[in-house]
Amino acid sequence: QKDSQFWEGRNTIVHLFEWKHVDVAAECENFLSKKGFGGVQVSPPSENAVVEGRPWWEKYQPVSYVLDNRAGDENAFADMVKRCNDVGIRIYIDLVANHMASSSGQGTAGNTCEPGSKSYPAVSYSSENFHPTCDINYNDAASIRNCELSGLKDLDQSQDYVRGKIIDYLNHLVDLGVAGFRVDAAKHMWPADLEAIFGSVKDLNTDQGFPSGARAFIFQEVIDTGSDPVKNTEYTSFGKVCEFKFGIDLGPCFRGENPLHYLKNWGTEWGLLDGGDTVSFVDNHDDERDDNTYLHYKEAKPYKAAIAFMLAHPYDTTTRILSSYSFEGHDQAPPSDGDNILSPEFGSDGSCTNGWVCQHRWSPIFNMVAFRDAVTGTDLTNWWDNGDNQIAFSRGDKGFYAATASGDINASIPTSLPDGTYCDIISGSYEDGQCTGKTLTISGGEVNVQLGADESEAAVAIHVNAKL
Ligand code: LAG
Ligand code: CA
Repeated sequence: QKDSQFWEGRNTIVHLFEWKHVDVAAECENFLSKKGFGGVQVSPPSENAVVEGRPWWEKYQPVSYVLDNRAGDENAFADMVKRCNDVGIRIYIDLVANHMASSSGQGTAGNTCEPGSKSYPAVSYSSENFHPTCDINYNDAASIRNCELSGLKDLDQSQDYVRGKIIDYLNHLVDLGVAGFRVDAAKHMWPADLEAIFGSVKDLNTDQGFPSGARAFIFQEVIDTGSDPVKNTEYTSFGKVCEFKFGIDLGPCFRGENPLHYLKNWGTEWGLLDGGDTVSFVDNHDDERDDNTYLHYKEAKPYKAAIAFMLAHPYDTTTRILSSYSFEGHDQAPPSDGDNILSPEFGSDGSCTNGWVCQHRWSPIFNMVAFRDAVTGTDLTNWWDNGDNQIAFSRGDKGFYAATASGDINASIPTSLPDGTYCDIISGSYEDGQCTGKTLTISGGEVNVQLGADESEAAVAIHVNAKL
């Protein structure tokens, strides 16, 4: 279950955080499939508690597994999955199976629940399906699994009944054509329970283009920063895990707080899990709000260079980009008109306008997705650094990347790319044989790099499919 089920020649998952299904469908057709993306992570699609002020996080409070919330109803969901699969974009849903809502009242599909008595009749779950209420002690692995995360009612996934309800939900999603699951709060569930649940989910739907026998892609949110009593390796026998150390370590490097040249041995020597077991990301929807160790859109220059590094580097087999909306506080709702989430609107340059940040439509980011597709199968070669905050490397004879976190780069750097003139896809784009940004010239096996510390981008990148 570690195969993302991407189409050949595609890579990277974009988390279209809080997007409505109808907008995701259009984005698959109009943008993602044309830019080489592999899939979309969508916010939890099942019925959630309606929370005052409609914060994004109401979607992490399930009332039932009915596919109907502010992102759209089941018809909209099914239409999205089908239309995205048709153009080779896989859909992964955010699975909230650790807990049920702690906010009471009506859910988004009109069902009710009573968290006080742990009653969720629309599933149905009742109090005996939950662990006894207790506060998590983060030094104790059993408490992390069996007590309540933020006071949310904690399901007991060791029960066949509970497993059956979750499996039914997942099988329904597979019937509709989803390719896999981002597992919310996986750390708060026992690995053996998750393994049993995912092992019982049916094979992916061949009517939607999956090969016979294909299994759902599993990537689990297990925050393991090194000192936690729960290890992410407990979860890697049956799926991948989100590698939080990736963004924790990369942020300070691109911010100039830890010399970039240390990235020479980026990967397992930094304590990261094997890239075959992980999903890598620079930030996620929680980190951009709650943790400034990670880079996020508000620090755009180092953020873009770090994402470009992730996409240029061969470490991981699955990379993920966050696409979010601009916000001030943790609770701020997505762009909305009353209770309705607004559709993103696009300017003439393709960027989003009405409150949506749409990092995936920033040219340095989507151009690097194309870079990653272009360099598939090559190794990292020709590492170069200045012993401090400037680095460069090639991907065999297919691509080249350089970045600075301080000082100007004025250097001729050996590369295996063929001699010629290339378009820098960070400062511009290669369109119809023309380059809208800087160009870089390779002659005699050396690429001439001029990258000033005060330029608007902190990196340059070239590849064989953007040669002039
Ligand atoms: C996750 N991963 O394990 C999600 O990535 C994260 O976004 C979820 O928290 C969390 N687990 C639970 O699924 C989000 C918000 C929380 C919010 C929670 C439930 O970050 O702020 O908690 O979803 O909606 C909210 C209040 C809390 C309150 C809780 C229960 O912020 O103060 O205790 O609801 O009422
Ligand atoms: Ca739990």
